[in-house]
Amino acid sequence: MSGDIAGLTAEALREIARAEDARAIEAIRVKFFGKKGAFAEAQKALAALPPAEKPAYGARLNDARKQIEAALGERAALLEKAALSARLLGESIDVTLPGRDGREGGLHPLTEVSRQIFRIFESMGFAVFEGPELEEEYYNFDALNIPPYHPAREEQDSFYVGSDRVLRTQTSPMQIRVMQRFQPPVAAISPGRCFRRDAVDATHLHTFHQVEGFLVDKGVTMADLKGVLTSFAQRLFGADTKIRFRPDFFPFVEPGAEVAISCFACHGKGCRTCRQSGWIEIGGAGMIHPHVFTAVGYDYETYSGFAFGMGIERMVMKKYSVPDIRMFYENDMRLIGQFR
Ligand code: FA5
Repeated sequence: MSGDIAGLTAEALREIARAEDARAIEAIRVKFFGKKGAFAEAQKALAALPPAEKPAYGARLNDARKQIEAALGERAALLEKAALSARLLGESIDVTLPGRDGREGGLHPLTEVSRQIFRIFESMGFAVFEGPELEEEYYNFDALNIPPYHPAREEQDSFYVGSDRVLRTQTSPMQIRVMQRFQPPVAAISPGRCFRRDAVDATHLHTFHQVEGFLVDKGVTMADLKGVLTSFAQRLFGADTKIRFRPDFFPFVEPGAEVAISCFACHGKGCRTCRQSGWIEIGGAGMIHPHVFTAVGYDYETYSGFAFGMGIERMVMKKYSVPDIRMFYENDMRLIGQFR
């Protein structure tokens, strides 16, 4: 009988060692420890033994059971571990593979050129101020020498909010706000969004950006204005850029001028970009009107100053030959992606 137990144990251990997966382990467990298994048979044999032999046989049977159960447990754990490593190996991720969407981001052309504009003026000593988009009528018009009956109010068709506030039609009100805060000498630029009830087309938006600039000190002349704008234009558009002033009217400057730059596409010869004129208009400028100085409490006998206001979208259009101003706001990556 004892030989049977040894043989049974050896057979079980052999089968366990050969088991390749959890199902095989379970089959061995059933074969040896199931209701009709080898150990159930051995148990029956135990019952039939003479009483004197039972304890020793029972003890050996127990030892054999423990040994086989331990071997089953060990093998099951080993197989589980191997299965896990095989699965992990199959599922492994190559972290060195390039990402699926590796496109590089970039600044919007308006942001990019605005930053260039700020850097140029800052390097010339102009401070940057930002002001409210919802502006008091007083700052947008009255203080800028545009009284209520003035036709210039009609020219810049405005969005009114309530009876005395307006979405600013220009950045010029920032001249007033900054001059009220600081005594001369003062040199500042003020970029920002402006709003007009203009019909939208290839060169007009209802919401667009301007950059205002002005400088007040003793003895400032139109030559200073021309020098600053020439230097600005040459740095933004190219060293051979020329500036042209033509008389124009803005109530808050006297004299006033329309500012144009020589076409950077054809260098003044005439082409599609400049509509054959050789010149591209970028904004308005002039010497600050005495009425404006009076409104902010500056003495116009002592001080003089210049001011200018330019459209940012229009400058970017010209710089990059963008044919339609609406393209800046369509967020078409085919356009925006070119400026990275
Ligand atoms: C003005 O707004 C004056 N405040 C400029 C100024 C400042 C003159 C200081 C003198 C001294 P104007 O209305 O021309 O001027 O507008 C200036 C620029 O803003 C235009 O040359 C154009 O580039 C841009 N602009 C005007 N309206 C629009 C619009 N609807 N869409 C896009 N850009 C516009």
